[in-house]
Amino acid sequence: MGTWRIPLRDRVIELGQRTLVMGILNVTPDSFSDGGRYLDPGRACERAWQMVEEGADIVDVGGESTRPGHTPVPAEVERERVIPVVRRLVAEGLPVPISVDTMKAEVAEAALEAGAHMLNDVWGLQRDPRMVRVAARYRAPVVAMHNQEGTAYRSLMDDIAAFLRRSLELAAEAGLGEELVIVDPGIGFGKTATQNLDVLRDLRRLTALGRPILVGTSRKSTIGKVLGGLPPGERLEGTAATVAVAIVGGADIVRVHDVRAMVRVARMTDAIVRPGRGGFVEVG
Ligand code: HH2
Repeated sequence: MGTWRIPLRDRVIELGQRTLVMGILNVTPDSFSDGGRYLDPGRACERAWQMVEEGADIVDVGGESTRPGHTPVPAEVERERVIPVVRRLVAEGLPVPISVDTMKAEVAEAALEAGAHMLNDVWGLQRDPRMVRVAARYRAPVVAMHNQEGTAYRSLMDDIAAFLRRSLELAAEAGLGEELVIVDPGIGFGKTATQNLDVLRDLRRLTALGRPILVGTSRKSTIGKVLGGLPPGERLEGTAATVAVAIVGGADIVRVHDVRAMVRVARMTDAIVRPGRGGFVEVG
């Protein structure tokens, strides 16, 4: 497992020493597991602070649901949802970096202008060509996630790796630099349940890209399917299993809803797979 230091405005995040937990804050009416709960900026900010208390290392704010069958929202609506929350969290001095989950350059730009630290693009810099330029201008780290229409692959892991390599090339060409990109295989995006399980099993192959890896499995439908149709609110244990397996496979950041529980899962898994780095010291 590698280690990386990624500069973010006024701070640096260290990756590879221990697994970082990114807490999900969906400021949307229709996200698949928490839609509508945090549309009010005040409630959204309270939830962000609660996630920090629970041990979140990064808070990821999103204003558009990406679940299958979601309603696309215009940039203006997305901006109106996300920017007041980012502004307020910055003003309140949230002690962890704020990431913004968007595939639209204009939302990304407004978020960075408002003080967000990094971007999370579920199209890996390959949907909106202006995205990489915005990131480069602000020197903002980006999570580049694999995505595609449909579930046809020549070779699942090779195709995902090729897509992510292209994201790294785009970052290099735009002057952002590969060293500001975190890669993500995109669990639940353009993949069947079986393919999602295959990606988790073979995740380690993506370490060949030489970049930190983020994995987002939290409460996703594959877990519901494997566990006989459990609804999102009952996918905690299934999520825990996927988080542990992702860390064993080389994940450096896990993106989750249930921060308190997954921080424990990450600490426990780190103590096994990152001996001497996970923070566990035996006494007596
Ligand atoms: N998954 C979702 C959204 N953004 N970003 C990254 N980098 N990786 C992911 O796996 C990922 C993501 C979907 O989950 P969620 O945010 O809970 O739901 P929704 O898209 O319905 O808001």
